[in-house]
Amino acid sequence: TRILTVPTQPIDGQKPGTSGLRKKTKIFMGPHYLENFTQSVFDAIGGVAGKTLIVGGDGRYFNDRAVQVILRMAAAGGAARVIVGQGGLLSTPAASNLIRKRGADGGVILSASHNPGGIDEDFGMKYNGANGGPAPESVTDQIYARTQDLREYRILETEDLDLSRLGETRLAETVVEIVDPVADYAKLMGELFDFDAIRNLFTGGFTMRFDAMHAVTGPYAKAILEGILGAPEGTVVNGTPSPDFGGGHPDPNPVWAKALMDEMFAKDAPDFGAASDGDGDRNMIVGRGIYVTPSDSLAVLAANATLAPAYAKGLSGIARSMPTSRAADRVAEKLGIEIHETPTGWKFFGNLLDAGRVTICGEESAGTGSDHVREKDGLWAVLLWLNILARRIEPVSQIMAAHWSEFGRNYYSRHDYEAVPVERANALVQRLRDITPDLPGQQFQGMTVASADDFAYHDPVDGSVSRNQGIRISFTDGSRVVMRLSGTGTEGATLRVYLERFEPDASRHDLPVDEALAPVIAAAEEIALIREFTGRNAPDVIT
Ligand code: VG1
Ligand code: CO
Repeated sequence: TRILTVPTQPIDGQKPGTSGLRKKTKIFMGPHYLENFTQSVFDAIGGVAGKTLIVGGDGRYFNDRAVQVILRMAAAGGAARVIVGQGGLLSTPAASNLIRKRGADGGVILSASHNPGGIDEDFGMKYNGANGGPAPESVTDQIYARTQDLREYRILETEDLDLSRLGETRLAETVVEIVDPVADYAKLMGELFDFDAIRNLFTGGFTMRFDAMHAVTGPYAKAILEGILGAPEGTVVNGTPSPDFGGGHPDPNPVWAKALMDEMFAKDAPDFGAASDGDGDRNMIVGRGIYVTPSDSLAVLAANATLAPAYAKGLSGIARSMPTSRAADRVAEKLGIEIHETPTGWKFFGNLLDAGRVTICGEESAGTGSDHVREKDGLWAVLLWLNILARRIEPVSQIMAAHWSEFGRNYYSRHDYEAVPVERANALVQRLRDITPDLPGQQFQGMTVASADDFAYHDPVDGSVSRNQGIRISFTDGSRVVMRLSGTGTEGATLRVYLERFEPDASRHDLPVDEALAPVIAAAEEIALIREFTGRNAPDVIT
């Protein structure tokens, strides 16, 4: 083996988005692409010499090749130790846990999350720091800057490692340790939740379906739900990770997890249904005959968290991303704890979690998590729900009805317009920015705008400011419209329109969501001229 120094040129567009760098797989497979970005990450963190890194991914196409390259580059950089999930697999929350548990300096996670996988689909890579969380903007800015002046990278010339064999081996001076991707994570879950109560729930005949969507949570869910907790075999479906996720979108929402939705709304539906995404950080929760929106799930988990041992002493605070509904705010208010509104993306929760200001966080995009790791955590949310169900012994529908009657219901939906030509999407947003200052006081669909701005986040912990995080328009009746462009897509622009309406009256908590939101949807169109700008008559995806 010897270390090669390979001359290279900066490659355009290696700018990390909401969650790392995401591109078409073929772009990542192009000459020097992965190597350039990896070297830029290593350089931006001051090199990897003597450091310990965690490496793993969600098993999508090219995951195995990319892990080998990263290992060789880490060895060339003189890393002391690299801990890799067996087969190159690690869910995002499991990677976060390993970084923390093993005191690593950071980790590289290979995933494009809920985006489809395969040679013609998407691939991604992100760097997490020593706290286990996604690198903050200050670091991703440095990574991007480095991609723009990179002239060479270093890589060890050697054969591929056999990633299927547990244990330690060496690449030059670097110890490579291959670990069971599930073991430490399963142990952590056992420390947080009342596994005995959940086991009793299953023994009592409680039925559940977990759709792993052919993605990374399959092995985790099988080991924990069917193994440790005794749920019957077959509880977990689509449980074997496949490089193209069975040809589907591993995105746990009513559109892409339609099979699960159909089952949960059929006669003889199981008591409880859940799904997770490509890299295991998202979750979808469905009761028999009732879909729980992620925003509501965050609120219910926060309101009931003390039923789980890890949270029995109460929460220090709650954080939600700005577009997430304000259902959680009502819970925080009642509990008398802090509530924080952050920009979209888990990296913005890191400081609040590290500072102990918040215990639970969530995003409307099916992400929920707590201070046990520094990523959102799909199975964690499912297990917290199970813990609550094991203690309350009530159907999900009853828990939701009781929650809404206590706190009021925030009707909520997100409309996505995908693969819109970039210039059109930018023009829409630019026009919105221009008219925002004039919106307060104006009426749309009988609702009066109370406030409107382009969200800027002032991090209360480190004082950093993140601007232009999305247009928010609040109405005097508690309704709200938020619009922003996605930072995870790989084709054109995706416009996300987030719609919310508060309903305090319990006799009006059973309306179809689109009906309850009709005036808000119409107001969004009236204000933003979505049809005109996108050329679309309707959203591509409604969640
Ligand atoms: C989306 C979601 C955001 C989430 C991000 C990463 O970002 O809206 O809430 O944090 O994906 O999730 P955007 O910029 O496309 O709206 V995952 O599961 O991809 O790590
Ligand atoms: Co994800």
